[in-house]
Amino acid sequence: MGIFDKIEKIQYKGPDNRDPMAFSFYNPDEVIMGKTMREYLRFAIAFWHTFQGDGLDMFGKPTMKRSWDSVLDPMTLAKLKIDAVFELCEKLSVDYFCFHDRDIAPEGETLRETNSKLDQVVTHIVDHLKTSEVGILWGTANLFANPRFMHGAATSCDADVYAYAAAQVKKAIEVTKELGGKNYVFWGGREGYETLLNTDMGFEMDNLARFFHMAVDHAREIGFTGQFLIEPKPMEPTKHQYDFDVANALSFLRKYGLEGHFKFNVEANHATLAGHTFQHELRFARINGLLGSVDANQGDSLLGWDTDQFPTDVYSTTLGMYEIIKNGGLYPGGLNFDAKVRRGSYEERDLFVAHIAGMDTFALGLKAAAKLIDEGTLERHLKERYGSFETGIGKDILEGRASFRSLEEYIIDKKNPLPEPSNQEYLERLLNWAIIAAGK
Ligand code: XLS
Ligand code: CA
Ligand code: CA
Repeated sequence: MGIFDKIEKIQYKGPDNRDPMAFSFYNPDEVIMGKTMREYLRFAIAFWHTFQGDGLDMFGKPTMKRSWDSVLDPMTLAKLKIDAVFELCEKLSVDYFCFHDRDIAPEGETLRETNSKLDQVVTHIVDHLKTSEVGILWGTANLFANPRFMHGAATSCDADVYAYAAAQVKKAIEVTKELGGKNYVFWGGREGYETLLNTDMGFEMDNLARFFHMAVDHAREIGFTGQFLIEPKPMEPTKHQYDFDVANALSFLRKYGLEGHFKFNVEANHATLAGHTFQHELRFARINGLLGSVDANQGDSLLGWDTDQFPTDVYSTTLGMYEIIKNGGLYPGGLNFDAKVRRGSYEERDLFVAHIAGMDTFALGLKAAAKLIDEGTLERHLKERYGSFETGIGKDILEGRASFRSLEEYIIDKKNPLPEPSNQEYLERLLNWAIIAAGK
C-alpha cells in the first residue's frame, strides 16, 4: 500500500492536454538538442516544503491535509515520509530529491543522539535506493532553525555554536556521500547580520571561509566527490546575508582561495530578491564557469519576500533554460523545486498538480529556448552587434595592440560615432514567437 494510492503514474498527453494531473510538455524521453528532457531538466523534489510544510504562516495555523497526519511517533513518521517521497518521485517521473538533515529525521538531546536517529532514517533510504531509480540530487544541513543558530552558524559570535555547526555539516556531508548524493549545498541560513553595531563583519567572514576550507578538507578526507554548491540569497532571515548574490559570493570565494571547490546553486526567487532577474544570476554564474544547479521556483514581484512559489512563468523558464542549454546542461546539478504549495492548496492532490505545473513550465521553457537557439536570430544579432570588434581598431583592442595613445590617435578627428540600434522590442517579440511555437 502506498501513501498516494488514489493517484496513478502521471502521463504525458501532449500540448493539447488540459488535465491538471497530466503533462502537456514534459515528455521525459523526448530528445531536445541532443539530450532527453530528463537529462536536461534533472528535476528534484524539495523534501522540506513537500513533506514538512504544513501551511502555517505568521497569521494562521497549519492548513495542509496529509495522509500521515494521524501518525504521532516521530521515527515512524520520518520513515513513512521517506516512503512517500520515493512514491511521489516515481509517480511524477522525477529522478531526484533534496533534503536538509533535520527534514528527514528528528533532533535528540545531544548531537550524538540526533546523529543516531538520522542514521536510522538513512538506512531506510538506503533500502529504497536498492530498488528505486530515484536518487539524491543534494543534501544540506539545517543551520538556521534551532535557537542555537540565532546569531548564525559558521558566522556565530559563539565558538561552541561554530563547533556544533561544523560537526553537523561533517555528518551531513557523510550522509550525502552514503546516499550517493550528486552535490552538497551550503545556503547561508543565518550567516549575515541584523545590525553592524554588534557585528565584526571581517571576523565573521574570515570564520566563514575557515569553515568552508574545513568542509573541503573533510570531503577530500572521506572521498566525497560530489559538487559543493553555494546558494546565494540577499536577505531573509537576516537583514543582510553574506552570500548576497552570485557576484558577491564569487568575490568571497576568490578572496579566500576557495574558487575551484564550489559552484553556485542559483535560486530564482533569491535572484529577484537581490534585484536581479533569474536569467541574470544564471548568466553571471555561467560566464564564470560556475553554474552548478538551480532552485526552480518563483517569487511574486509585488511581495518583497521569499514566497517560494512553483514556477509557472514561461518567459522566465525560457530565458533560464536558454542559459542552461548554453551551459551544456547542469550535470551533476539539476532543477530542484524549492517551492511550496500555497496555503489554500491544502489537498494532497495539490502536491501533484503543483509539481506537474512546474515541470511542464520548465519543459516548455526548454522547448522554447531550443527553438530560439536553433533558429539562430539571437546569436546572429549578437554577432552583428559586436561586429566592429572583428576587424580594424576593434580587432587591435581584442588582440592587445591598442593603448590609450593609439586609440586617441585613431578617433580624435573622426565624427561622433553612432552605434547600431538595439532592436530590443523586436527581440522580445522573437521570444514570444518561440514560446508560441514551442507550445504547439
Ligand atoms: C531558503 C533556501 C533553502 C535552501 C536550502 O531560503 O532556499 O531552502 O535551498 O537550505
Ligand atoms: Ca533554495
Ligand atoms: Ca527560497
